[in-house]
Amino acid sequence: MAEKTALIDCNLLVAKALARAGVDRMFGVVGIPVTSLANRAVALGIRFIAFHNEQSAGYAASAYGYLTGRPGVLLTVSGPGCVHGLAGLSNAAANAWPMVMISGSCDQKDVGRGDFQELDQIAAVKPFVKFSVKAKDITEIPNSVFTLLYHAGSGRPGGCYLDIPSDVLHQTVTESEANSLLNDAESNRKVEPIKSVKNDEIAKAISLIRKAERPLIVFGKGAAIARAEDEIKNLVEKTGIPFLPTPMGKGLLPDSHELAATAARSLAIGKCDVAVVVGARLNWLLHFGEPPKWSKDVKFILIDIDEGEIELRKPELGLVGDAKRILKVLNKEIKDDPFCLGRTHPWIEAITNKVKENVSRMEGQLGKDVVPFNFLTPMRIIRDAIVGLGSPAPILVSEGANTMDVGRSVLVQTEPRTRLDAGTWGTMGVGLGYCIAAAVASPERLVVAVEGDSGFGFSAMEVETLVRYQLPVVVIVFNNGGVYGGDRRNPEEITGPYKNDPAPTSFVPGAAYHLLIEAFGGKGYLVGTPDELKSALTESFSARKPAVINVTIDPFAGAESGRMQHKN
Ligand SMILES: Cc1ncc(C[n+]2csc(CCOP(=O)(O)OP(=O)(O)O)c2C)c(N)n1
Ligand SMILES: *[C@@H]1O[C@H](CO)[C@@H](O)[C@H](O)[C@H]1NC(C)=O
Ligand SMILES: CC(=O)N[C@H]1CO[C@H](CO)[C@@H](O)[C@@H]1O
Ligand SMILES: [Mg+2]
Repeated sequence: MAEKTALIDCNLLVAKALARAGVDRMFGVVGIPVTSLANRAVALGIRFIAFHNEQSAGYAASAYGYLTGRPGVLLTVSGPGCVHGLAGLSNAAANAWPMVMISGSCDQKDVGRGDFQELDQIAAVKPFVKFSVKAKDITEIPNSVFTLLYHAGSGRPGGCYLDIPSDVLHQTVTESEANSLLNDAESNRKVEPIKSVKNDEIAKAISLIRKAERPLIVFGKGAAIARAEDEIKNLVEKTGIPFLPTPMGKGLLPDSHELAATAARSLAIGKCDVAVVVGARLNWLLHFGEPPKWSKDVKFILIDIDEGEIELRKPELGLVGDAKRILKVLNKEIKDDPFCLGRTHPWIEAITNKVKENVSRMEGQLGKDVVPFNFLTPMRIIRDAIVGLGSPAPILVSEGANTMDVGRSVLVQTEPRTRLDAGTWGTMGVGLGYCIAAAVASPERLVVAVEGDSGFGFSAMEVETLVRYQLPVVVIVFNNGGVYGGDRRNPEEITGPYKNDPAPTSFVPGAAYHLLIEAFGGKGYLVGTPDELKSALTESFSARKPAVINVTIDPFAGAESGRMQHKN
């Protein structure tokens, strides 16, 4: 009898709802009024990864959503905690990754009176979320949790937000009422309706592909989140059409595949006449699908989960729906007809030759050991060490300008969803949060981050989080003393009363980033030569313990702004 009338508080009810909905990990920073919520979640078997800053925790939640296909959950305090969490929500929106942010908020009766950490959080999150709810009463909790998790993951994934005022967090219900609320929420849980693939659209796609002389298949992280790798492989191998992944699409098919056009990117997009674009938006990363990078006559077949994307880009043909399902139907309808390209087709030959040319030019530069290090020499050494690990391949995290650009061309991806980088927004500071999310999502994999010193610095304190949870993450910092590297100003720019200040792009030269992690008991390495780097990689990769390798890079190697000079 006593059990029936026992009371449970809202913190516990939130934790129970999350656990019922299948949430098994949470990322965040605790404090008033959500500390008890985190403790309750842990007690129910949800792993709570506590960060130093909600920005990193939010980036982690978004990446966890991407890697697992289930929304990552971020927990923050009210006011400033919520504001820092916006970094994660906005990143989820930009990358179309599923996540839910849950924040405590001020007491409802004190709204407008300057309560502790008061903020209209529903208004603050508005530009970045698909859906938000303020729970005004404890009874709304279970249903809100299920609804928000659904919206975050349905259609084009993105961020959702649950606001829980502190007075609601202190409310209670009886255990039996809690159970019936949880049962109702679970049985009313929404399931994504399956869009049917129209036969005439499939027929039109096949006809466009059949008539193409220089077809190309492009795929991005939308295809990765749909787990469409087997269907893409099938399509590529059935048709013999070359493919080009976007930076985070890399790995859906191995970079070493004979039809990979990555090393002939300019030719492939410049000359293709029909492009099948799967789960990738024709945004700046793909030059908007417009001349001069693309031919003006190119016909796009866009496969996207979001109808709005098709309306925006106005392709020759748009197929709305889940990439995996659509490709499955398409593959089934493509029979082994003569339109399938043979390996002797002139288009394939042109691509293959270009690839060979680019690769041999690249390998020529990579083969030299340049000391003090440029970007290429250490990147080659890192590539070889990663390739040497075999399968399961590590998850690679990358940010920075030069460091990320060079890394994208040199490092090799062989397995799906093993590359996380600055993404659609080119966001610096995502690295450590992504490392933590990757280690937590895929405990069987090593995580290797290759970061510029500026990119690293945005969230460097999270190396303590790596040590605290003993995550198998090796962070390699390309230390060239600044944003893009050394001071590249023209002498005439260096005038005025503050001319003796360091350049806005500069950091303290010789920063000992490897010592930062040692402050917390992790392992640090300082390397400046190929042998030092090789030995640090061998040791840290086999130790599978948190480490930072500080790689001394010539501050004048690389380019100002990396490859984005035209935008700076
Ligand atoms: C949140 C955010 N702030 C600022 C920038 C502008 N930005 C672009 S790259 C970069 C850092 C590049 O320096 P580093 O990471 O050291 O890479 P390097 O080119 O030196 O290898 C910055 C600050 C950004 N992209 N994102
Ligand atoms: C050469 O290959 C790299 C990737 O390996 C790619 O980023 C670059 O765009 C290629 N160059 C051309 C001209 O296609
Ligand atoms: C403490 C230390 O030796 N720091 C090194 C880290 O890297 C920088 C810049 O690349 C070197 O100049 C420092 O000597
Ligand atoms: Mg730098």
